[in-house]
Amino acid sequence: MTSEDASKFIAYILRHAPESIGLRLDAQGWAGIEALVAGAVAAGRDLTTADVLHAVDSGAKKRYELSADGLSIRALQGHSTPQVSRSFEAIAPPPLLFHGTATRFLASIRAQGLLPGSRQHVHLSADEATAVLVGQRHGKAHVLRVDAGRMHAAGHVFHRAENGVWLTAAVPPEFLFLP
Ligand code: HQG
Repeated sequence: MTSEDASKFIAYILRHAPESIGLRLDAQGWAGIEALVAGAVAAGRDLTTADVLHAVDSGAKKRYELSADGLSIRALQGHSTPQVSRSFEAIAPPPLLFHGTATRFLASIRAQGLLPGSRQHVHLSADEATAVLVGQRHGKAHVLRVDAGRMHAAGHVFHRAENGVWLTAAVPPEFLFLP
C-alpha cells in the first residue's frame, strides 16, 4: 500500500469499521498495533507495522496518537463506530469558530443546523483556512461562521481534540451566520 492508502485504510478501521478486520477497540479508541496489522493482513491487506508508525508521524493533520509504551494506536477524533465513546473534557470555545461545508448542503443546514451525521460530533475549525480545506473535500467549499461564544453561554458543550479540531454535538441554525 502507498502511505496515503495506508493512512486512509487505518482511518477507516480505527474510526468506522474495526469489526471489518475482527479488531476490537477499547472505549477510548485504542487498538494494539500488532492486532491491527494482523487483522489487516488476515483480511488480505498489505499493511506493515512500519506503515502504521509512518501514518502516526506523517501528515499535517495529526490524525493518530501512539500510546506511551508505543504498542497501541488510536484516532484522535472522527469516530462513528459505537465501540468508542471517547470522553473529551468540556472547555470554553473561542467566540468564533468555522465549519467548512459544500454549497449544496446549505439549504439543508439552514433548516436543520449542523448535524453530526454518522460521526459522534460536528467538527469545527479554529481558523477559516482550515475550514476551506475541510469543505473542499465535499465539493465547492463554503465556510460557515459559528457563534460559539453565544452557544456556550446558552449551555452547549464544546471539546477540543488533541489535534486542535473543535467538537460539539450539533449547531442549531440560530448560531450560524448564514448567507
Ligand atoms: C454536512 C476531516 C446537510 C457537513 C476534516 C459536512 C474534519 C450537513 C458533511 C473531519 C448538515 C459531513 C470532519 C445538514 C452537516 N444537512 N449536510 N443538516 N449538517 N452537514 O466528513 O466536518 O481528513 O462527516 O457540513 O478535516 O466535513 O478525516 O464531516 O460537509 O476534521 O482526518 O455533512 O474529517 O478530517 O461530512 O469533516 P463529514 P466534516 P480527516
